[in-house]
Amino acid sequence: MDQADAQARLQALRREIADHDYRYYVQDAPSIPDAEYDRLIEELQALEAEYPQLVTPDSPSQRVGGTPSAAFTPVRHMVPMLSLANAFDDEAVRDFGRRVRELAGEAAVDYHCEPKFDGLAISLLYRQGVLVRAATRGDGSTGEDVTANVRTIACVPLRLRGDAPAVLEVRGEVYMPREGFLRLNAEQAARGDKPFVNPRNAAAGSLRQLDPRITASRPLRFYCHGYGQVEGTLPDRHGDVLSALELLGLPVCPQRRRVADIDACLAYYAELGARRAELPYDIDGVVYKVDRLDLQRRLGFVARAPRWALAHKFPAEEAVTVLENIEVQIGRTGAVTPVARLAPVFVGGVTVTNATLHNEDELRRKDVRVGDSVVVRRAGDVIPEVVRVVTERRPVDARVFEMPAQCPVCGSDIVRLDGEAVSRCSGGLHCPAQVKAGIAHFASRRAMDIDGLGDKLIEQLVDRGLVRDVADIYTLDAATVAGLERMAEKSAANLVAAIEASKQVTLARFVFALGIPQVGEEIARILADHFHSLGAIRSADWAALAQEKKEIQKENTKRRGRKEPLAPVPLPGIGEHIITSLSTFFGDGRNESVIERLLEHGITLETPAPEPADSTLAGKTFVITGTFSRSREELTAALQQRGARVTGSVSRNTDFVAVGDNPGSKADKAAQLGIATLDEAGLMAILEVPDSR
Ligand code: D41
Repeated sequence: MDQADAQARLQALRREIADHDYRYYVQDAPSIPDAEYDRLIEELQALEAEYPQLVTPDSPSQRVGGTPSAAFTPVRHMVPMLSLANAFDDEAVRDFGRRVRELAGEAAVDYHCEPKFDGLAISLLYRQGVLVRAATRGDGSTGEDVTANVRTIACVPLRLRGDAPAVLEVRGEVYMPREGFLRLNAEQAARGDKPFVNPRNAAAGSLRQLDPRITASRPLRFYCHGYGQVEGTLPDRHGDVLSALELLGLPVCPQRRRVADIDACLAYYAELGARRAELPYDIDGVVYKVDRLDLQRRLGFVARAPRWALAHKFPAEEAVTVLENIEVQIGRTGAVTPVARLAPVFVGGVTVTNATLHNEDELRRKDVRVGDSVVVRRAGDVIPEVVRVVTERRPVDARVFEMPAQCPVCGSDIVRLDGEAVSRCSGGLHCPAQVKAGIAHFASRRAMDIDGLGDKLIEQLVDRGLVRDVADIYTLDAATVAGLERMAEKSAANLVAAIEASKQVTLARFVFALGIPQVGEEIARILADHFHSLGAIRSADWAALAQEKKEIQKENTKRRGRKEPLAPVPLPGIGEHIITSLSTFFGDGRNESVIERLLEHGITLETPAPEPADSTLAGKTFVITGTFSRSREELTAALQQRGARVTGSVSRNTDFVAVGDNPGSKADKAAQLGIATLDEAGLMAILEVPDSR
């Protein structure tokens, strides 16, 4: 590259960086991830180092941050708010350690380690212990007055405790805990407002509200990590200063720690990195600071960053890549999910080639087009998602995606019901994609747990017509399975054994495995605990149940007004939508016949005895024979709730045999063995004995 090329590139870089700065600092709407921005800065710095004669006073390298928004009064910081030098690997951290030892002229230097909050830097000014001003960092010298807004943050003290210095400028970070962020976004969505991209943006947007009442409604928090101007005395170590600030009533992060050397800094980094997901707030790295303040003074600063501090960043979990295509995936309930096919990109430790676009509305909201450069995020082990488009990089021929009108797998119409975000393939069980997804769900670990029945195998089984529904799984034999591609005899035998083993299953898992829309693991468990048997679930009167719930809820609304104790609502957590879904599912003859066939193949449902509601019948064994006005399942459940055991056959260990109309041989056996029998009235009397506890 010659000087003219370098000049042109520098100009382009400065423009791009200035654009991003503006979006990031002024509009609070970053258009590229920090890691990508950092790369631009690095390129700029490297090029300027090579061509120092090309450095201009307006270069982003010559200043920190952007211009304050005109709507807030500018505030000059008494002591400038410096920036932090960044390190992205261990080597850079060790270099820092070496430099510090050399410049400080010390053999050993201890450090203070703290999380690097992903929030918004602010400065609080306390005079005589009273909060008089709060300002954003701005460009480091001049920020914006946000006092009215900061006053609304509950954890910021309006008056300090104890003996406060006459003047104290406190520096720290305003942030939004993840939980509050999720709640805020749910509220935004419910109101039809735009959700925030991440907690950092939500915190920035909340703090830069002209109406402090809006700020007050946002779940903001503050931690302090330093100080500016001080008139008064403070301890002589950074860690002790923070402890002193804590005593003054200021929130200080509990994860901070003093360590003896750079190795211990790196260990802290690894430890906090591993615990990152458990923390209630987002952090993007850790910060190391020379602990002794006299050494800090000796080290001083270069440009606008102190030589005694270093931010060690975590690897980026967002990256930019090109979206090459958008395809749709059909789920087991027919839900159509648009999926982005991406140019491979390394994010959060893995190479990502697909990312979800969630649904049509999300895709429209983000205005994602084929050919766009997009920001991809991968958080922990969740499915990667497309966060946003880098609009400045949109090619002229970027193509708008149209939701297909027909299912690409079965050709049935794709329909979207009013008020629903998802579009669905209307093909139902005719759609091989839905059938395959349903079988995969049925076999999955948390459902029937059929080890070895993976997607590839399901694909073959369905395509060859060997399996059309989940009941067909139980018709497979080793010879058939061994005939499939990539199936050794041994794995075929293993699969058949796993299928056989899956026949013993709890009622909750089985209900979950059925893949009833809206019925996840938790709901399946509530249903199993309430009904105790598949028979009771299949024959439940869903309409009556919904009606009953509604009446009790109405009654409870009245009682709440009168401040009276509330009546227990049956099936808590199971709302109208779920009940409708259950009613539709069990009302469909095709589902009923699949369940029948599953039972014929020998599926045996275990119903672990629920925790007895009381123990009046503890240790007593009952057998029920004949018909009663209440169903067998209901009676069993009622007996179990009082601690009784209910078995299927009469023996010497049986305490009572309940004999209804048209009893079978069990009544004769009871008479033979001299076991007490109960008629319906007698059984009801036993069940109504009040709990003596
Ligand atoms: O948690 C943070 N984001 C954080 C930011 C921190 N823990 N310490 C910091 N220390 C400084 C110095 C060393 C310059 C006083 C910082 C920042 N600065 C900082 N925040 C935003 C720009 C600079």
